[in-house]
Amino acid sequence: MRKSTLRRSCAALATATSLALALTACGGTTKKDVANEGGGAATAGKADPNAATKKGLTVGFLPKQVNNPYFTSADKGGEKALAELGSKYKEVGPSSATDTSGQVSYVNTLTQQQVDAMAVSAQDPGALCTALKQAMKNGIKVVTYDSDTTAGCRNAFVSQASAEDLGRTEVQLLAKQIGYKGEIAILSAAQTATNQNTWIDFMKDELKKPEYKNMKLVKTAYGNDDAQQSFQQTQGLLQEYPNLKGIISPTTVGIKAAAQYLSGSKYKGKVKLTGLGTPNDMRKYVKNGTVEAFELWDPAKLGELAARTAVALSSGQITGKEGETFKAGSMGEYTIGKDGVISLGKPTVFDAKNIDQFNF
Ligand code: RAM
Repeated sequence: MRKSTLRRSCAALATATSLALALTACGGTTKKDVANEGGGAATAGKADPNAATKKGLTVGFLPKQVNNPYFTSADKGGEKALAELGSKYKEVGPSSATDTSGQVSYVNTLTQQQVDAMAVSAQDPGALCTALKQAMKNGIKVVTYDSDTTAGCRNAFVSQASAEDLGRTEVQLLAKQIGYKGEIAILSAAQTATNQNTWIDFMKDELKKPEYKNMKLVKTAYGNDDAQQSFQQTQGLLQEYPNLKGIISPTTVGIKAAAQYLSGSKYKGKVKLTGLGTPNDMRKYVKNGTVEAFELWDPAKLGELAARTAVALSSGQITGKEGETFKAGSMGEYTIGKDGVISLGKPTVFDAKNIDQFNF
């Protein structure tokens, strides 16, 4: 049976019977599509860099959270690129960044709908793995973007910047602002978030260097990418640690809520805040002296690269193996790194001098 016929009959089976059962039945037949179960990226076959770019594909975007402006920008970038490439875009996803089981259901829905590829930002690295492997067994290409799962559970990860650079530079930014001295805290997103947890590990490692010997990380709080919870967590941090000198919030939702709290409090300008935010969210707080400098990449470019990677995988131009290269339209050529990671580039630091040059 040809794969396309097989896929169609699997889709029919999936609607006729329980999804899990149908996926297991269909999954077995295309098992060789998924290699390297535990180790590197899940790659199969040989890449043909000169293969024609397929048109008429459907790529499903599944962000951590649909009502988060960061993902709205990212996914719009994906939508635009897919339109340019002659393929179709769709977006599904939970409204809460802690709805892990919701994300799993959305992976299964996309699989059942037989999309050609999906781009997923994982709320939790482990929880999605089985569902993503089922998708791959059904011939669907899986790209993670923004927040990864583990390497064997997807074909490639489109990373916003090196995780190490991001973690270390956030500590460096804050250290300069507080004169390398005092208590600091982290306000993160969900406790399970792969991206934030990786950055936090690098922050902790950076803090071990001798230049930070007078700085102490007193707490990591979790605002779950929810504005109200992040605001309350910031308030709680200052109540618990009245001598706090600075906060790093590596989430666009967290840093905005923390800035909002600080700017209306006696701590404005005294307790320093940095992390990852969008220029449009943070402009007001840079101008009113609450925030000196923070950083981010362009989310729309991240979404665009995720879409272009999905299409390159579906077209057979890449398989996700280290060293393969592909052309990402006007973004230029990208090379796949270790474990199937494709890195967008360097983040930008925003401050009062340059913030007005950016609009996202
Ligand atoms: C939030 C999300 C996202 C992260 C950005 C920086 O919008 O947690 O995953 O990459 O912040």
